[in-house]
Order: sequence, then C-alpha cells, then structure tokens
Amino acid sequence: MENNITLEAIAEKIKAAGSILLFMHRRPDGDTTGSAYAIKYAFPDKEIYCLCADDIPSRLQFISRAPYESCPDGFSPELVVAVDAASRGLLGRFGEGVIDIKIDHHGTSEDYADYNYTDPAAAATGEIIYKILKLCGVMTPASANALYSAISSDTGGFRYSNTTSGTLRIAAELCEAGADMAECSHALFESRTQAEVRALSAVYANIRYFEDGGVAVVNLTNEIKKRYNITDDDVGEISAVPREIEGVELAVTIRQLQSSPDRYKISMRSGRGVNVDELCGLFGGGGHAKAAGAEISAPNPLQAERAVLKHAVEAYRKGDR
Ligand SMILES: [Mn+2]
Repeated sequence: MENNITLEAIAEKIKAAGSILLFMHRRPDGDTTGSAYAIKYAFPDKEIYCLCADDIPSRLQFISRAPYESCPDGFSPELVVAVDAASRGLLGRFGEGVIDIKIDHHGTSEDYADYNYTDPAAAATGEIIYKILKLCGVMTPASANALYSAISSDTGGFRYSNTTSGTLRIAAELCEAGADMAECSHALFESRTQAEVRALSAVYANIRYFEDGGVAVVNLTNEIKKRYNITDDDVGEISAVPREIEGVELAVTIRQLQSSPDRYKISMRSGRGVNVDELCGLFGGGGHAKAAGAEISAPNPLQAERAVLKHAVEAYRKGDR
C-alpha cells in the first residue's frame, strides 16, 4: 500500500475530466455510496455515473436517489475512479477494466489502480473526498449531505473510536454546507425494513450464553430463517447485536448458508481480552482484533457450533480481564 498521487493531483484530474465513471464496492454501504455521489453532485455539468455491482439498499437511496445507475452503451469516460474499495474483487464485474484512481481508507487496501491514494487515518473515504472537493473549490448541499452520510455511516454516527476531532470539524463544515443531519441519522440508524426487524427477532430469540454470560452465541440455521421468513441478505448486519448485551465479552454469530447448507459464516465481536482476528484465523478467516469472521464446513449446524465454540471458549478463558 503506497500512495503514488497527491490529493492536489487527484483534484486536478477530477476538475479537468469532462466525464467520470465512479465505482463503488459490492454490498454498498453509506461510505462508498456517499463518497461516489458526493463527487457526482459536486459537478452537475460533467457527465458522471456511479456504478455498483450490487443494488443500493433502500435505506441509502436518500443519497443515490435510485436503486442503481447504469451508463450509456459506448460511454468512454475520461477518468475512472474507485472509492472505498480495498480490492479489485470488491468491485465485482466492474473490477475487470482499467481503473485510473483508487481512493480508500482501509488499512489492508490493495494498489490495483494506476494511481492509488489510501489514508488509513481517515475515519471514512468520505473524509478524503471532502478534502478533494475542497481543493476543487466546489461543494453543493447534495454533496455535503452525501459526505456527511458517508462519514456518519463509517463512524457509527460519530461514536466509534475512529472518530477524531478532525472528523467532527469536517462534519460541522458539512452541516454548514447543507447536510441534513437529522435526515441522515434517521435513514442510517433509525430505519429498518420489516425483513430486518424479523431478522432481529430471530437473533434475540436465539441467543444462548456460556461462561457465566461472558460468551454469547447465535446459531442462525436455515430452519430458523425459514421460520422467521428471512433470507441471508436480511441477516447481514446482525453480528454486533449479541455484543450489546451487558457482560458479553465475546459474541459469536453462526449463519448457515442457504445456497450451500454445509457451509457456515462465522462472525465474532469482542470486548476486552479476546483477539477475534487470531481466533478466526484458526478457521482460515480474519479481520480486526475486535471484529472478524471466517467460513467453515460442517455436516450440520450443531457440529458447526461445537467446532467454533470449543476454540471460542478456550480463547475467552485465556483472555485477561
Ligand atoms: Mn469506508
């Protein structure tokens, strides 16, 4: 991961280009969506399209104004930019062609573009885009709203430890530039689809505790998903839920895959004492010290749980607290 372009040079290239293609990462979140659309809304006179291999979820369509965009056949942009995508693979079918510039903030970001800019100290890619638009000398209310959403999304509404005083200063400027704080917060954090509520019900009803409540496990089998009328798409964001329970230092979510029932997605969240990056490494996965995942094979959900729990409990007992 090495930057071979400056923010000033990126700003110059964006200003000079009459047409731009912006790529977002798969399973788009608020950061990638807000970062791409902020650039589009800053330059209403340029021909700009924001493309994503997956549809924009309904709760983020207050930013994109549509579930997806496509560009006309034969469109040949002067500049192709990928935002918030740490690898080419995360661009899905759009990862195959030339990418001029990558702008990202992930510590694990790969350099797959001709010009790569990564700032791991930025709480969100939206922070970097804010600086670029400042250098371009443009900011519209719609851009400010998109960037505020991007940053708010990746900082959990300015609550996570990646939030710095600089992040808050940028957010304040975006509010002055026209971001609708209340609308963003409601859309990002206070709005759920009926399917997401059913998925939460399934999680709450199926939490089990071990080690005097220090370890919580949710094993979402396909049978449970059927009973609650939910699909794998609806249960994407639930792995943080068991960690919200007082006393739980290690939360393990096991999800049987509907497409291949002998495969199980494992997500772990931890507080003090357990490094879930290492723990998930035992199953060929990884991530961060406090949030990580893996995928395993097992003949049935019970055996998947036993395999995971054996190592999880061991790591919990070894943890110092
Ligand atoms: Mn991000």
